[in-house]
Amino acid sequence: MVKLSTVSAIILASFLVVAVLTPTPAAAEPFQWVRIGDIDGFGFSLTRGLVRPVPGVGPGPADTNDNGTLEPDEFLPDLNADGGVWFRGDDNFDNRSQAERANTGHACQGCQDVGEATGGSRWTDLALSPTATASDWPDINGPAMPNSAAFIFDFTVARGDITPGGTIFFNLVFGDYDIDPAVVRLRFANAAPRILRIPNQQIRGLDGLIQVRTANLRFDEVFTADADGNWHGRAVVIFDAPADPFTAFDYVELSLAAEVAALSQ
Ligand SMILES: [Ca+2]
Ligand SMILES: [Ca+2]
Ligand SMILES: [Ca+2]
Ligand SMILES: [Ca+2]
Repeated sequence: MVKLSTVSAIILASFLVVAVLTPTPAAAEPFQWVRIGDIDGFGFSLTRGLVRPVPGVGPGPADTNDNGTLEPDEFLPDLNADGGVWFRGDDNFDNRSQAERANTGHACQGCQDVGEATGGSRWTDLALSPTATASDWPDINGPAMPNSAAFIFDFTVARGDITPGGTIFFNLVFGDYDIDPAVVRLRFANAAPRILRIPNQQIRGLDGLIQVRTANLRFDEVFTADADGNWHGRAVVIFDAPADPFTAFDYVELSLAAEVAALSQ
């Protein structure tokens, strides 16, 4: 048996220490999505018995396809069953989780880091209504109108965990837009802002309608390379609806998948 010299032993020990102390890098996970709020049908966990407003397709369940989740093309519930969804009729709801109230109800699949500026979950799963009684209201002026929801994405994807140049899909799920005007304003770190138009539900004669606004964003609108060669994503989303006294949001996301994730859950 070869006896190790003292120097060799020290070098070997050093390698062992380094090997023990160096964390094994997590398996690189490709970027999939970053989301503010959650996909849970505005936080209504039990949809059986929730009725939709009457104007439009008439009386019936709010969860039209009875799959347990309120989704686009379905309806916010007429909670007091007076026929309509509005701010006067006790249709207010606050289904936010503790994390959502704390503005930390966001998640990412495939991010290296989600920045502290990311936020907006406090606007989700909540009826934005001037008659709301929530004490921790997301708007500094309280429930009085306007209640223009604001969301900030600030995150980093490691170089190699996303392929530059692809399309980034924007998905925003909201309910009961029926009083003009309203637009979705998008602002980026290094690209011109966008204004996304949304259809008033009255065009279809529907009250309480849940809609999804999608948009195809360019990679270079959302991402810029940081000093380390990683990709910094930045977008600010404002639902600018100064005159609508009742709206609600389920979630907003930036995703590589075009399909709204709720439909595959
Ligand atoms: Ca459904
Ligand atoms: Ca009602
Ligand atoms: Ca409304
Ligand atoms: Ca939600």
